Amino acid sequence: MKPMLIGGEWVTTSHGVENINPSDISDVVDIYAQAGRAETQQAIAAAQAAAPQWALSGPQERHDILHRAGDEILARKQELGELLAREEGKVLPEAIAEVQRAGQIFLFFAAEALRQRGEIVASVRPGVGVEVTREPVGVVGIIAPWNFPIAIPAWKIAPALCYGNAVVFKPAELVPGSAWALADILHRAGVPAGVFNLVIGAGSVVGQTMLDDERIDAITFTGSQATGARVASASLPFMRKIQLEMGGKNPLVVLDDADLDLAVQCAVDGAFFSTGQRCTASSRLVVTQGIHDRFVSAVAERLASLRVGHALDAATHIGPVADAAQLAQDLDYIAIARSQGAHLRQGGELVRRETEGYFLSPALLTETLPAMRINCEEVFGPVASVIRVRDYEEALFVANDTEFGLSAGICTTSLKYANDFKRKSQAGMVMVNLPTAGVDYHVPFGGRKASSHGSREQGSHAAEFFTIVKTAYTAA
Ligand code: UN1
Repeated sequence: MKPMLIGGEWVTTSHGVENINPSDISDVVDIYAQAGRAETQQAIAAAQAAAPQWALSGPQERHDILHRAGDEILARKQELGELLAREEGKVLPEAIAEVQRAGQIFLFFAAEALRQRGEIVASVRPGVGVEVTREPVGVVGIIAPWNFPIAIPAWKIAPALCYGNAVVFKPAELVPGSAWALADILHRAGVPAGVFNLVIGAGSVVGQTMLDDERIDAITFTGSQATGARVASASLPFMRKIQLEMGGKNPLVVLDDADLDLAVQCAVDGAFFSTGQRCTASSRLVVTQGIHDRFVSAVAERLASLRVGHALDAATHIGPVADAAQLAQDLDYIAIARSQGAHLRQGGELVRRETEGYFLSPALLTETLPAMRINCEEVFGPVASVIRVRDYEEALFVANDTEFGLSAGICTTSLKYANDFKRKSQAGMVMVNLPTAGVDYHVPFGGRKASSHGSREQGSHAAEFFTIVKTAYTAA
């Protein structure tokens, strides 16, 4: 059994969490010590005890630790990629790319640790000096989802440590393997005892204990809208700082003047790679009438040529869905869409392979209307729907006509429409002639409306969440 990390010690428990491979449910990746309320509270206490000294540590120490962690992640990307593909189900090249992204994030924040600076401002009162600096928040709780088992933890943990906070990290129960590897790397990289703690277990126990504990000064969360709302309401009584990254119903607009091959590539990548299990996935394909039929045929043809299968099989393009509950949800949404009048143009069927896994062929639904549930609710699977529109104006309206606002894309050769869309899209991230998913690691990430709450993740904008600003006045 792999232990949890509390106060610099590896701790085991009597029972553990099984990590099951969704490509082959007979394959148990490993068993991980399962935290309960008591262990979670110990981790919080350890973080609280370690926070003041870590807050005063210098940039060199933080830089060195983050740099060592980033270097090791990059050096082991093949092996960690295999672990990730095995526990989560994304195909090996995508898993290796995700590990690489995690390593790059650590190196980015290693450098950022050396760039902590403030401002000296002229006071309106002669003889008075004003300094504006950033200080750590204190104890940061990190609650991560299963779909990016190493990159999302990396983009929360690295800035938390970079800016001098102590961390209690709760990974998703489905993917403890990458989380454990990350904890082991950080521990050996020299993070002082208690500054980084790993607790694996159920959201209803570990997550809830974190939410209820006043000693956690800030929580950064990525996951569902419903859980995000619980993080928010549980944090309000303490006036705790929160950062929430929730769902998406991201539109990819395809205009008549688009390069057809490029549009098909953007749609297939954005909607179906990583098995469509990305909050940035292009789940709504909003297509103008002049290109609609050609686009639909070409996407359907591409999907038919993609092989669904075991994530570690080199012939596989699309891995399994993450677990049985997610698969049931995907199938449910396909059925709901059909019952509301959508046409299942391609895929959407269970696929049998030599191993028993959650294999679903990528589903393309056509003739859908914006108000159908399939176009309003996040599915989080290899399912996309096509909405036919008259022209750019209607496409823009439909793209924005959603409670979500994470990412939005447009495929067009028109500078005029591209620029107009960048300005008028109500999304946090806008992509022109690119998939809605797959973002850079050094620039802000986040959405608007029901997709996100709080300040941006990633890049130097992460400082907004992981620090508090101090304004000091001196008359001397
Ligand atoms: C990406 O599209 O590159 O959970 C990243 C998610 C997002 C990350 C997407 N927070 O899918």
